[in-house]
Amino acid sequence: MAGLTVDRPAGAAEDWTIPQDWDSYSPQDHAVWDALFARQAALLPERAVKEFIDGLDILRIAKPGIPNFEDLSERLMKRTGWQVVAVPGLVPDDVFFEHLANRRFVAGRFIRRPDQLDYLQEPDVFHDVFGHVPLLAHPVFADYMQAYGEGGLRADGLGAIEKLARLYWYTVEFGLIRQDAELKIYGAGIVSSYGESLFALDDPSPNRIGFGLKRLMRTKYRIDDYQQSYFVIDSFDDLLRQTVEMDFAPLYEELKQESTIEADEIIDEDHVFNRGTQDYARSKA
Ligand code: HBI
Ligand code: FE
Repeated sequence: MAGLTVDRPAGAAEDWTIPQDWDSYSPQDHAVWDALFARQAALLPERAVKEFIDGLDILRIAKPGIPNFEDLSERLMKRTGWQVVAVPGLVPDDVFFEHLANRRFVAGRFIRRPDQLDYLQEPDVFHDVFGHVPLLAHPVFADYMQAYGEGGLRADGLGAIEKLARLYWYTVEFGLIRQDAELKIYGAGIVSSYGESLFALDDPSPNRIGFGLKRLMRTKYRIDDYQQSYFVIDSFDDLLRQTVEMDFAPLYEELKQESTIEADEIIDEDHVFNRGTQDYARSKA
């Protein structure tokens, strides 16, 4: 997120990576991970896309304690050629894209405090590793993430990062998918959140709308609370097909003529799965 990053800390390399320093986690740190893990593990088999659950298994993420990035990277590398590297927090957009384009996922090394199990502004190791890494074991999703990084590097030169970031937000972070005729979650922001794992599928408040690339790049999002709209893909193959090459220069040009869509808005062309009541969002306004 542009503007949210700090200066590169003295201990960080040129590419912003730092050692994970796994030995320095305290017993309390590992206990926080285990508590978060136990809560999500009870909730997700029914709710998350199958490939996410498979990824947890393939990468042995159920082992107690915060995963060691070297072990994770070794398993991931064999599967899909990805690695997990540690960073201090949010990194600048160009650094983020460069890592993804080279099949390196940047993860925060710190973990939230025991009194922050439900809400955190900055991505910590639980969000980044539990939320994002399992799907990187899936070949199609792994390619999608690399393509996103490559698309980001191009978008940077075209002044189009805001548009592309909306794609990331409504897929990688908060995406829903149709599987076996049911809606399931796959977005990392949802699967790593107890409250949103329930809300995104069960609550009558948010809209649930079929994925449309141009539609979604016009849509604002909120970073401070549950989403007001979720977008539903048919499959990871379909997502990758619709975003092939992430070469969106002509689309960015077209988007200049189009209005912005509010986070809770439904438009005529939408394929609406659920028209949300927006009661939740209204209750917080
Ligand atoms: N840095 N560590 C980290 N994690 C992110 O998810 C991240 C980032 N920097 C920029 C960014 N995301 C996004 O704003 C880009 O997709 C635009
Ligand atoms: Fe994330």
